[in-house]
Amino acid sequence: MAAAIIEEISDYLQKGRAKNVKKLVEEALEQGINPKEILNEGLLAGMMIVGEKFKNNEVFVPEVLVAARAMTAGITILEPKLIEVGNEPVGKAVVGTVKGDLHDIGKNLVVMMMKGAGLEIIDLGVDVDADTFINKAEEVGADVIGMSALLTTTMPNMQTVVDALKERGLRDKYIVMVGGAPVNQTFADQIGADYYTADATSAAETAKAAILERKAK
Ligand code: B1M
Repeated sequence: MAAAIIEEISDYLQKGRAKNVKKLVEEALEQGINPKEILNEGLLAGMMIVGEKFKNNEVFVPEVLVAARAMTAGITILEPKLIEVGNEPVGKAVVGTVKGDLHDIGKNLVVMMMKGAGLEIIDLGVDVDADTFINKAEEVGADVIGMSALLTTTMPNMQTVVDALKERGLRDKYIVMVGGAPVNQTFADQIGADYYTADATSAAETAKAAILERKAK
């Protein structure tokens, strides 16, 4: 039963049918299926297939956009189940997708999971330039600067932020975290980021641990 409804969620997501996705996610939760399973095996699996088809020119931007909307509809239903906000604020993070990049689904998941881990999040949105990341971090007294990139052409803009932090003498003040489909540990090391994580849950766990470690020093 679980497998059938999860597969339906993935199918409707691929077709960009937001209302059906929303309804099925609600039904899956009512059936007691684990929200993480719905996210990973249903929504994310469906989006991976869309991504492959996009790469192979089997679908185009409009189809991907409606799939993204369906994904967001599903995530909105899952959000309260996926996060259990702790009472103690752990610290603050400014999070955004880097300049030139408009992909926000992964970034939104990171924001959601970090909130769930007890961090106060300032969501800077998409297409965020280095000054905005840094000025906002300074203004709110952030512990973490979190950057997401989905395009190989925008990944270098993560380096721009790290370089701007260095120029302003602020590099060591912040825990710099990077992620997104084309980003990896080697790239993170190359640009001098503190942490790379592959998914939103580990981003949240890593941010929390890194902040607590700093505060303990
Ligand atoms: Co775009 N797109 N897209 N797209 N798109 C990709 C990224 C692409 C790989 C598709 C493909 O060819 N297979 C390709 C990039 C190729 C490359 O760079 N080598 C691509 C392209 C080319 C483009 C355009 C250039 C297409 C065009 O216009 N011709 C254009 C660029 C626009 C721009 O940004 N300037 C474009 C546009 C779009 C849409 C607007 C249509 C839409 C985005 C809608 C939106 O985000 N609101 C879109 C989508 C949906 C995708 C795919 C299909 C799915 C991305 C996604 O949401 N995945 C994508 C294919 C793919 O990635 N396989 C593709 C689900 C999401 C949960 O995963 O974001 O990876 P992800 O996040 C993960 C982890 O990476 C991690 O956590 C999440 C999971 O837990 N993570 C972090 C993310 N950020 C993190 C930060 C962290 C830690 C972990 O620390 C701070």
